[in-house]
Amino acid sequence: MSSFNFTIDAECPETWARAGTIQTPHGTIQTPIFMPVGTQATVKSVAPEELHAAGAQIILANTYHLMLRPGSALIDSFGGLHSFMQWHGPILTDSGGFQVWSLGHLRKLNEDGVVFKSHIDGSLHTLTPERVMQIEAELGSDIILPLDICAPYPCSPKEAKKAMEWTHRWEERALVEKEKLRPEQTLFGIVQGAFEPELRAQSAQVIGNMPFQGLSIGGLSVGEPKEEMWGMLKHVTPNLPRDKPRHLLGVGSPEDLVIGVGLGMDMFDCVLPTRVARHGGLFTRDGRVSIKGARFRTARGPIEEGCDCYTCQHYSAAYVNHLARAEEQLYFRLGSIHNIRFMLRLAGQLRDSIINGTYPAFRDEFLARYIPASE
Ligand code: PRF
Ligand code: ZN
Repeated sequence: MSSFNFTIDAECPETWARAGTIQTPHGTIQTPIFMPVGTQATVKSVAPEELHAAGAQIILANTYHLMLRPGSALIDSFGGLHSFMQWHGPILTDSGGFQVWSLGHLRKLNEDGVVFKSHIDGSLHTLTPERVMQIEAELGSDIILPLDICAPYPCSPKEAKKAMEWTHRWEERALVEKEKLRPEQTLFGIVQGAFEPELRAQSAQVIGNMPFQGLSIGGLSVGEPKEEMWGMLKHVTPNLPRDKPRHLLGVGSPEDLVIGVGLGMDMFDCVLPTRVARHGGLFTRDGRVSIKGARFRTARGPIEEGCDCYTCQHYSAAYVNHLARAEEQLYFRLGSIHNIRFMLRLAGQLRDSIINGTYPAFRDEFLARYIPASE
């Protein structure tokens, strides 16, 4: 039987924030949590031991990329993703739905599934709700997402409704395949509904009532203003069951984590922390700084005073500035480690504040100090 379990440790009386504990076959996750993204079975430039040292409790990988290269059968022959990539903590795999729309060249979408052209070599592939379950079974991840349709932004109410209805039917088909998963694997549902408040509420109720063990909220952070995303969550969270973990797909930045927790989200994933690090953007309590900036050229202290990450514990900001300017390989690793640790420390602080009953004050203080990046 599944060893998956979710318990709520504390709830904020003023907001929807809660602190919880998720048990998986590969370990325990304390929520709220940020999940570093390892699209191709690697969090770019960071080794599993370094992720672990940065406090990572679960990582995310992508069905779309891994089915194309190296292929799920090969990963299966190595005993699954955990042993293939040597990350022994929990892994969540996204279904590939979103990546087909954003990366692949879509050839045909109908109610059976999608046919797309690989972004790597142009070869044709078909994804159906059933095929995705089979691939994710081979990958051996702990938490599996079903195939869904992420409507574009903006889109007409009619288009939004059709994408949601197909997604709901695809998720029913995924549930039928559930027994083909490994017994220890867990299936989450995905809520869609684009930017239509009624559809969001309906999707939350429909998917929330299906026998999924957790709920991912999709279709957000697709180019809309932030206020619209938060507005949609206000129609989702009240319609979800309290006793299942809630995952906000593809979100986000430090400020998104702080706000999203208050709107009832438990799990977050995003490439942003590692992607901006590779371009020189590093997180601090005051906002994102560019490590390549002149003010770091001679800085003897760490990137951020008080940061407990490996990078800040060992190197001056001047050295990191030099590596970044010289585009040295070590920079990508040190910068990514700092940002991953920042996100995980923030998740831990949010959790502590919920348990201590100080989340609203923590949120307000964080947001008053942290200046968000303009992009
Ligand atoms: N669906 C899936 N993965 C996703 C999304 C989605 O809507 C998003 C949208 N933010 C990111 N990743 N399956
Ligand atoms: Zn640091």
